[in-house]
Amino acid sequence: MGLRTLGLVAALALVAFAAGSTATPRASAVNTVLSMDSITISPGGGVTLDVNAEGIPFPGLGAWSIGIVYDPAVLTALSCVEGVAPSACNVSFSANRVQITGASAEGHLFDAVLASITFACDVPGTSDLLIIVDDFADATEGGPVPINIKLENGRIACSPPSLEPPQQDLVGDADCNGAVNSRDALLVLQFEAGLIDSVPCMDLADVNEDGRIDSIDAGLIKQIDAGLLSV
Ligand SMILES: [Ca+2]
Ligand SMILES: [Ca+2]
Repeated sequence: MGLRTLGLVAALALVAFAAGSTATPRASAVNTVLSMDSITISPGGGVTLDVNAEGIPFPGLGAWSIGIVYDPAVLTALSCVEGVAPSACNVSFSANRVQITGASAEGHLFDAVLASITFACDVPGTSDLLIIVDDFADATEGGPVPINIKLENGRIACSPPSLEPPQQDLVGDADCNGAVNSRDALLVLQFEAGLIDSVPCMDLADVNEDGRIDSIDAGLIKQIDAGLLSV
């Protein structure tokens, strides 16, 4: 899309917005989305997720009452910070529900973070974060009109970090990078010369296992690297 086209789209959007602002308030079909993210964390860990409202049409969000329902067998709702003021957020609303309530005379337009909720993962498992909308109305004076919304629920998966296969110890791999090559030999020589105090994998550097890390090991490492020696 060219710059000129972009400008035209922007101008049309402005016209549409201006027209909307003078029209009789009514329930809007604008794509307003209420969402939470999905994330995977380790059991015992915690995460803070926002409750986001996006694409709020004119005259803006005026009254909202929203619950976030989770599985208390998996998660604990630790705390909640209110987003757009003035609002309230209660993590103890019930055993499995955080409640967010707010009201704004001037209305919140476009995008708003309604609350930021911190959950702790108690045990391995998965909990949906279901958004329950009791009320989500615009700021029409004297008669708030429900705003049409699309819900995108979140989810927290409490999974242990995937266990990486234990790395096989490579004799001669002085820097522990998973390969035996001339760099390992160099480290061994630098260690022997006293230029460095240690190498990352001291035990692997002692190729001939004589209790010393020296030029003999460096020579063996070079032979391993060259394919002359296998250990
Ligand atoms: Ca190495
Ligand atoms: Ca040695």
